[in-house]
Amino acid sequence: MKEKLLQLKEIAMEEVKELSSIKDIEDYKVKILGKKGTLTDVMKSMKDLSNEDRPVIGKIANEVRDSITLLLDEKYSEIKEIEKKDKIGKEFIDITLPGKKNKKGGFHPITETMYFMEKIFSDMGFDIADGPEAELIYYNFDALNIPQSHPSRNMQDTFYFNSNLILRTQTSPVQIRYMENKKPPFRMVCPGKVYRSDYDATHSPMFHQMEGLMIGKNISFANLKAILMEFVQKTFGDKKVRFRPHFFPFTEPSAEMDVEFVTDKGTKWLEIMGCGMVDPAVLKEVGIDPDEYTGFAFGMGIERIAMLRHGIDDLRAFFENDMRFLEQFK
Ligand code: 2NL
Repeated sequence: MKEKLLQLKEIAMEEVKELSSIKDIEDYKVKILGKKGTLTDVMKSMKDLSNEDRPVIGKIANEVRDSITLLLDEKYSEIKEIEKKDKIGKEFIDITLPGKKNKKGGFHPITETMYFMEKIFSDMGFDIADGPEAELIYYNFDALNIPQSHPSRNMQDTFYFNSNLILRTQTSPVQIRYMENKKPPFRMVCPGKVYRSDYDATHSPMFHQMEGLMIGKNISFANLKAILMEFVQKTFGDKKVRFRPHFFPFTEPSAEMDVEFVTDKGTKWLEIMGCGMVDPAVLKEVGIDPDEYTGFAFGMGIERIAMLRHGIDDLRAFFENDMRFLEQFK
């Protein structure tokens, strides 16, 4: 039996040398050391040995198994090393390939125009304020001196949640809340989303407005003109402007401001905003004494300013989110 074991070891030594892949090693391990392996067979027959021989042969059998296992482990590392070198040899990195581009985003043209306008007013010392889009009827209409019978209060024009709550139709309620909480003098603008039940090439049910307000002692229409002309100059460059008399329930006197643009067929006056001196009734409502303080207010559509700045003629382009449109503003 001892001879058989040593012979088995001898043969294994030779055969392991010939193995050339990981699979060969695994198969060989099974052939010798597996359940039906040749060494396992020998070890199984040890039960027939005498009590004296069994421990001697057993020791040899263990030594044979250990040396074969060690041999196989060494061969395994050797093959792994060869395979690794082989793989590294074949692999290569083409450093001339162009890198992956990072996709750059950009602001939506409405957001960009809004920030642009905010900067102009904040550079002139205006505070920037915001407020709720779901607003009380009181702040959206009543406090602004808008009569009960005014058509804009109609269910066809305004989104109602209930008899007290609507989606604001203008940003003026932010200005009412601001005046309730601050003592004059102050100057502020309030950009934000507003909602009206309307949809075509020039109207969207949600759009953006920026309103402004400046209240103090002896604030006059001349101050309104100076501030708004500075805004026009910064936004559209040196342009002629004109003020046409108008009517708003919350300002008196009121006006619309036009800017003269050059077109292919001469020049054209385009309306850019509404404005006026804050009506004394509005000041009184928020607890500001109209005999002590006066002020002006204005309101404009951000979409309209963005369309004029970028030469866009259909307002719906802003809300369709077509990447071919948006990517032009990166
Ligand atoms: C327009 C006209 C305007 C105002 C908005 C205002 C706000 C308060 C008091 C007085 Cl709290 N006025 N806002 C004034 C004049 C015109 O907007 O055509 N907007 C697109």
